[in-house]
Amino acid sequence: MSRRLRLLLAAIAIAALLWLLFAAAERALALAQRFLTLPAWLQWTLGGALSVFAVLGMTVLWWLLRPRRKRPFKPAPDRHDLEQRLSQLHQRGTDTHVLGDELANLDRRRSEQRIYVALFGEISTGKSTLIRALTPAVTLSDARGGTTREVRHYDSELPDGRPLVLADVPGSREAGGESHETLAREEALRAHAVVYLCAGDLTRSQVDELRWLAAFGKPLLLVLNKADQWAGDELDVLQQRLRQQTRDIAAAVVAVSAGGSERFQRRLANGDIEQVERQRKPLIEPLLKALARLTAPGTEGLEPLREQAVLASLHERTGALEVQARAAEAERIVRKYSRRAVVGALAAVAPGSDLVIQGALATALTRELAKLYDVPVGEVQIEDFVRQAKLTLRTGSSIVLAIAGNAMKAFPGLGTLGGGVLHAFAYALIFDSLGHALAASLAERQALDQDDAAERLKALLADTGAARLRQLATLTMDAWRERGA
Ligand SMILES: Nc1nc2c(ncn2[C@@H]2O[C@H](COP(=O)(O)OP(=O)(O)OP(=O)(O)O)[C@@H](O)[C@H]2O)c(=O)[nH]1
Ligand SMILES: [Mg+2]
Repeated sequence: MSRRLRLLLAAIAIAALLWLLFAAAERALALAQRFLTLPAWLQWTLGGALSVFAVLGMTVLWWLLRPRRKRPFKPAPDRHDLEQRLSQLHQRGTDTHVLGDELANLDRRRSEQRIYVALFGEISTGKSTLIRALTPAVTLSDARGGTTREVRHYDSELPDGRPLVLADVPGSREAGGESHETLAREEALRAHAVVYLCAGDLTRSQVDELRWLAAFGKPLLLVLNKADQWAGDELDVLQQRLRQQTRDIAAAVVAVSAGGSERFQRRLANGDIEQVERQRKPLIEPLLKALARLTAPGTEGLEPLREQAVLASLHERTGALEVQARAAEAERIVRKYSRRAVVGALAAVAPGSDLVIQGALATALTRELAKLYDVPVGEVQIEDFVRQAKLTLRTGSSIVLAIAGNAMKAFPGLGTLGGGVLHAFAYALIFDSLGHALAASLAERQALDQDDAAERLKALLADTGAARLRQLATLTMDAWRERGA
């Protein structure tokens, strides 16, 4: 189009716009004049309705244009606190060396000043093939086909020559491959950035996996591999969909062809058919560019996020170990008091004297479990709790004795021990139930919730699983034997 014609069109467009503006202004003035001639009540009604519309319109506009709040990353603990928690766990006999190694690895990589990128994604999306395409100078015998079962590192280079370490990890969603998946996830968190591979539309679990990584603040690239399998326009549509699905998660979505091998048949001049296998040519330029952009801040810029992700993960893993350690300690405490209750019942001389002993034991058990779960409880609260537990037990005592009686039949050894054993066994059952109910309630509620603990106690008293009864029978018999010894 010539310059003159363009100028003429622009002038016409401006004139049309001006005409429209004048027309609108004229109409508005005419409306305003008519509005002023209306009776007052109608002016107020119309004015009110217009204001409501204006407020509604502004609200909708604000809702559409409001700045999106970024989801906060998972909390990372203070390094010193974490080390203290680990050393406490270690003192209590928990094996924490894996977590200690993770901290050491965190420091080692920081001092290395190399950028780590992990290739992550479901099985057979082409991670190992892509590693091969990204590190052509290295012979990767282990990255040649087959399923990856462990984490491997490969030295590579960014397009600008900066050193890069690529991590090949096992694929996720392999049937029975949970332990490999854990390895992969941990390595992804250790990396400065993650290249997430897919080979088509994202499934729910893939989106969840991406969200999981993003929750740790991990810089992410979504790479659609095997782009050779799609026609041009299909690929565009697919990429568009992937961009929408990962809008606030991935820094970029790119399509590549990592390579891999392709098989086809070839007809020879003599009519024979030959099977041919050849390596597909890798096309990974868009990924290289996106990687260069993502890693532009360098190790200095990327390290704080990496450190936060590793510490956040260590916080979760330490938390899980603490829960386990507490549960084991609670088990030990419950067993100790169940045993003491049995011994107390067997030693009772006068009728009813055992109740005094058991009351004191229940109080001590409650105090010890509350301390284990860091739940502050006063003496009055404990007394109250024990009183209520006794009430629950009184109403259920016939059930307890009936269970004990049945157990005696099921474990003939018990019956031969004589009179007081039924009572002693009933106490084992009571203390075991009380202790477990209290421990579970304290762990979940972080408070001494009488009603919740009472509900759990009732349920446990009625739990007559053979393994549990056998364990309590053994405890009772041992106590009886030791008393006799
Ligand atoms: N068509 C096509 N096939 C590819 C491409 N890249 C890889 N493949 C094929 O995809 C299959 C899986 O490739 P791998 O590299 O082993 O996949 P992986 O993600 O490492 O698999 P796991 O280690 O089991 O998780 C192989 O048969 C490759 O030849 C590609 O760009 N196009
Ligand atoms: Mg692999």
